[in-house]
Amino acid sequence: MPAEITPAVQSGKALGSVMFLDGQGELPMLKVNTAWSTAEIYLHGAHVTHFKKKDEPGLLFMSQCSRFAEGQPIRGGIPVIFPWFGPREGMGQHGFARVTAWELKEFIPAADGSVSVRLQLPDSPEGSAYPPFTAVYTITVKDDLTLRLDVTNNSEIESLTFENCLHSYFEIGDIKEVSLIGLKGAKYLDKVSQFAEKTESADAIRISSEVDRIYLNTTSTVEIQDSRLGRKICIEKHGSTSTVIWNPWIAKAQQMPDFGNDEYLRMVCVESGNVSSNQIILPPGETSKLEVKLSSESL
Ligand code: TA6
Repeated sequence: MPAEITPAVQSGKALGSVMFLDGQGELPMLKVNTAWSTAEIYLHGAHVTHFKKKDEPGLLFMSQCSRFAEGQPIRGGIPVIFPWFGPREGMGQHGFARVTAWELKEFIPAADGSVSVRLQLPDSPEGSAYPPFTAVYTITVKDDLTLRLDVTNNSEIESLTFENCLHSYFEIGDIKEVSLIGLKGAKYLDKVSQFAEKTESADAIRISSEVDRIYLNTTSTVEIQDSRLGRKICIEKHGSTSTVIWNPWIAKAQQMPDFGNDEYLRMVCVESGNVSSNQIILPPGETSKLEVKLSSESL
């Protein structure tokens, strides 16, 4: 039976509420309700799978074929990629954080009506290959969605070298009617051309084939302009110098067992982090702060 925690109303503003229940695959999930929006967060991977403002379509794409199982990544929402991005010899792609059950540390229904949920990555055998660190992920739900991944190097002598990325999947009306704004002039590695180094020349990026690009040394906000759904999504970031854009298109979509063959039409990934040559080398005792704010408005 789900347990709902609904604090009393304070100062006339309805406070947000948090419900604990078994989600898909009977994985523990938090359902957050605020005056503006709803969100769903799985402890598995500290994975936000849903965020929807009351008067809009959901912001995040979730595959109908996603797995919800221990050791398996969830396909869609916002995978937390840490401590490496991409393939790693003999280990899972995109690090172990997204397939680990995070610990719920606290949730805070604030007086402004927002709800914050704080999760911590537990120690693990994979983590013990690194200098001692603490990874804390804070999700704040309001009329927008703010995500913050803080990684602290607890070593007194060693630097902590890692990549991080919030690998956000966005729900769109039709990939052929979407423009991505904000990356003109940025250099990128084109993964569909053997990581060739290129420079973005388009004011508005359009997608009509597989796109898999790592933009480097960019702190820009990216906008997704979706003419089919009549909305603009803003991906604002702090503490991030890399942005990844991905759409698998037809062939790759057919190769992914946890992704529907035609789902490429309704999603685009705009990912915010520090990857490749932008990896983080964190001195002893320091904390890296990656923050991403997702908001939307009518076009
Ligand atoms: O961020 C883009 C990317 O690195 C693509 O190359 C593709 O592999 C995607 O991530 C999804 O990776 P996953 O391991 O979740 O299937």
